[in-house]
Parts: sequence; C-alpha cells; structure tokens
Amino acid sequence: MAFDRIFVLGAGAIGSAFGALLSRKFDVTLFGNKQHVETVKLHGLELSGDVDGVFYPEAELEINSLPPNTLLIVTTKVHRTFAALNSIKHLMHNELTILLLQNGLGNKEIARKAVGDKPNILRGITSAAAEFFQPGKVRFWFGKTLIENGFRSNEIAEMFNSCGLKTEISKDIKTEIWRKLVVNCVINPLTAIFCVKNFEIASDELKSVRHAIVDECLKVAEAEGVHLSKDLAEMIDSVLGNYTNYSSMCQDVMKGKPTEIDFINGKVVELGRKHGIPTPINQVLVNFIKFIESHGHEFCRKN
Ligand code: KPL
Repeated sequence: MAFDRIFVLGAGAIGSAFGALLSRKFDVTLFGNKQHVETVKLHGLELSGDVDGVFYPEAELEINSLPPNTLLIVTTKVHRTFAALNSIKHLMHNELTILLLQNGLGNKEIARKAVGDKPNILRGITSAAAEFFQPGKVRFWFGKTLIENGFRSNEIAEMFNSCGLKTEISKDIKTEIWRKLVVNCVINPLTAIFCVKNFEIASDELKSVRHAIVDECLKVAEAEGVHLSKDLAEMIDSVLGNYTNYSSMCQDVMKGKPTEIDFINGKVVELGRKHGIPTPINQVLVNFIKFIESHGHEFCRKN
C-alpha cells in the first residue's frame, strides 16, 4: 500500500527535485520559502539537467496538518532539522512516516528528540545532486538513494523507483551514512573554499589533501565500529569527475547561508576527539568554512 500523500519539508534543491519527480504519480506538496512557493504555485517547478520539464506539485509555506498515511520527506539542511520538526511536533501521530533525506551524521537522534516517539522515522541518503539558484527552477542529476531497512521502507523505495528515482533498501545504513559522510567531507568544504564545481577538485594538486581527509575519516569511522573500504579515497577520486554540479556547501557559501560543516567534517573532528584520534586536516577545513561563513558570500562571486 502506498502512502496517500507526500510532504517535502525544506524544499530546496534536492527536496524540490524529488518532489517534482514524485508528483508524476503521487500527491506531493512542497514546503519551502515564500518566493519559491509562490513561483511553484504560479508557474510550476522547472527541472533541467538530467530531466527537462515543468512539474506541478502543490506548494505551501507551512504544514498545518499531517493527515494519516502521509510520508514526510525532510530535506532541510541538517542544522535546521530540530527547529523544523519541533515546530510541527503537536501534529505528530503514529500513522506518520518521516524520511530524513539529508547529509550528515546523527540526524535521526536529532529528529527523534524533536518529534518524540510517535512517528516512524527512517534515514536515507542520496548521491543525486541538485542546484537551486532561482525560485521555481532546479537543476538535477540522477544518483542512487539508499533507505534504511525498516517499517514501510519497501513502500517508499517502490514509490521512488516508479518515478525514476533509483532507490534501494540498505541493510547497513550506518556504514552507508559514513561512506556518504566521507564523500561529503572531501567534496563539500574543498568546493566551497575554492568556489568550484565538484569535478574541479579532482585535480592532481589536491590529491594528497583529498586522501589525507579520507585517511582521518577512516580512522574515526573504525573507532566508531564502522569498517569502510580502504580504497575509499581512490573510489572518490574516480567518481569526482562525474559531478558537474556545485556541491550543496558551495551553493550555501555562494548564497551567504550557514553551511552543514558542523555535521560533516565537524562530526569527524568531534568523534576523533572522543576517541583520541587527531584530525588536523578536517579541523582546518572546519575553520576555513567558519571563516567564510562569518564573512558572508564575498568569497564566492560567481552568482
Ligand atoms: O551530497 C552532495 C552535496 O552536494 O551535498 C553531493 C552528492 C556531493 C553532490 O554534490
């Protein structure tokens, strides 16, 4: 049995793209910022990139009710999770499923604290990429989505796959979250610092930096009981060239918005400290991004 409706909370780049594609077959409402919502209501949502077309999901500013059998996909930035979910805590019930489709580590714990134990909460990750620079318009690149194995995960995967969003259930989501975290630890801060597209940091000059980041992450993951493949750095090198988008962190910096650094490299530093593992490269990246955040978007003048 599929869900009766899908709500997307935090409809920015990824959320809007997923919502648009899911609206091919399902009743979807996007919840996002005013300009975006107004544009989608008037003109629909225009996707370009791997998909070209205009889609017509519903769009609203606020969630006022959560009907039974709703799938709530959360694609807010990870630092917005608690506030966004806590503000609708009074609407929660046990016929609600929440899918957290975000970057970062520790998201499910944050969501659980925000909403209590009534809803079913599932974690997902995606390697799909999206850019959002103008209300109502999103550029999208397909990727694979993984959802933790849990109550109603299969139904979500079927719904996603039926709309062209390649999705699988993961029996070991913790390892997958860490693998994605390491990818983000390399791509997101470097692209944001240099203000370049993902493939541009594949350059040889940055190879030793990329590998040093991964090396620290692998040691911390191991201490957390997560065994990632030793050739992850080479794997990242080999996929980097395929990403012709600006990472989400680079987009945040371009827009002068806070980034997810505390939940990406910042988490590796925090856990490294807990286990007595030095993480100087990740620490430097955190410091650089914090410096950029505190100076607004003067660093990135491309937009
Ligand atoms: O997760 C991403 C992000 O930008 O945050 C990737 C997959 C690296 C795409 O850019």
